[in-house]
Amino acid sequence: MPDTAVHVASGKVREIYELGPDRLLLVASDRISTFDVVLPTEIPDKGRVLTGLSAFWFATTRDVCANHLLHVRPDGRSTECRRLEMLPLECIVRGYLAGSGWKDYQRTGRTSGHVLPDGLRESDRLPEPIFTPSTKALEGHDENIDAAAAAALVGEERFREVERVALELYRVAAEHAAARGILIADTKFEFGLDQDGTLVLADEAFTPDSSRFWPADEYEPGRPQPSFDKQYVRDYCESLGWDKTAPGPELPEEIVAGTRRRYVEAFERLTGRAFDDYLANPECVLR
Ligand code: Q0Z
Repeated sequence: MPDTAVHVASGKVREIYELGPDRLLLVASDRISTFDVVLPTEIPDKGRVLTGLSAFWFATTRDVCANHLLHVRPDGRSTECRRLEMLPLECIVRGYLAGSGWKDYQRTGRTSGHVLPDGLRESDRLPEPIFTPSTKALEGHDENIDAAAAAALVGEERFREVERVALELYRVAAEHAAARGILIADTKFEFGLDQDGTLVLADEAFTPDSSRFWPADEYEPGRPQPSFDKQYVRDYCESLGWDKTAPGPELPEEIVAGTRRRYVEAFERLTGRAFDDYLANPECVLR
C-alpha cells in the first residue's frame, strides 16, 4: 500500500497518489464497471491483469513513444510513474466502427471530421485506422471533436505529432493482438509532456478498460461484438432486467470466476507469459 503517499485523484476503478514533486503512484483496484456503473462485487486480480498488460505495452512500444512508467511494484497492481503536464485531449484511435464512432457515423456519415465510406455496418473494420480525439469532460461523456478543435487545444504541431504517434501505437498493438486472437476495436490514450516538452505516453495503455477487446474467432460485423472481458457480466446484468442506474447488482461467483478467467486469458495471450509468473515477478513483462 502507498504508506505515506498523498491521494490526488480517483477514477472509477483506479487511484492516484503523489510520491514526490515529480512522481505518481497509480493503483488499479479489482473494481469493475459495466454500463458506466461500478458494481459492488470485485473481480480478483483484475487490477493486476490491467497493470501487467499496461506495463507490457509500455515496454513493447517504447521505441514508438516514450512513456511515464518507472517501476511496477511487487504487489503487481501499482506503478510508479513520472508526473507529466497532461494534454487536455482524450486520444482515441479506431480501427473498427463501434461505440460513439458508430453512433456518429449513423447520424452523419462521419466521425470527428473523418468522412467514411457509405454502407458501413456496425463493427466493420475501417479502411484504415482513424484518430478521433475527444474533450476530457469533467462530468458525463467525452465529446468527439474534429482536428481543428483538437489543434486549438494543444497547438497545430503538437496535434499532428499526437495523431501520428497514436496511429503508430495502435498499428503496432493491434497487429500483435490480432495475431493472438484479440481484435482491438479502438483504444484511448492520454499523453503528457515532460520538462523538456517531449511527448510521453501516460496513464494506461491497451488495457481492456481503455480499449474494446473483441474475440477474433467470434468477429461478425453487422452487430455489436461480444466483449472479450466483460461479456459474462453484461449478459448477467441484462438477464436481471437491471435499469443500469447505480447501485449495480452483486455478481454470483460463477460470473466472477468466468470473468476473472477471461482477464487472465487476455493477459496470457497478449504477453505470452503465465499470469502466475507475473504474480511472482511483475517486472517480467518489461523484458
Ligand atoms: C492521469 C487518472 C487514475 C484517476 C492524471 N503521469 C501522469 N502525470 C500527470 N497526471 C497523470 C499521469 Cl498518469 C494523470 N490521470 C487519469 C488515472 C485515476 C485519473 F489512475 N489523471
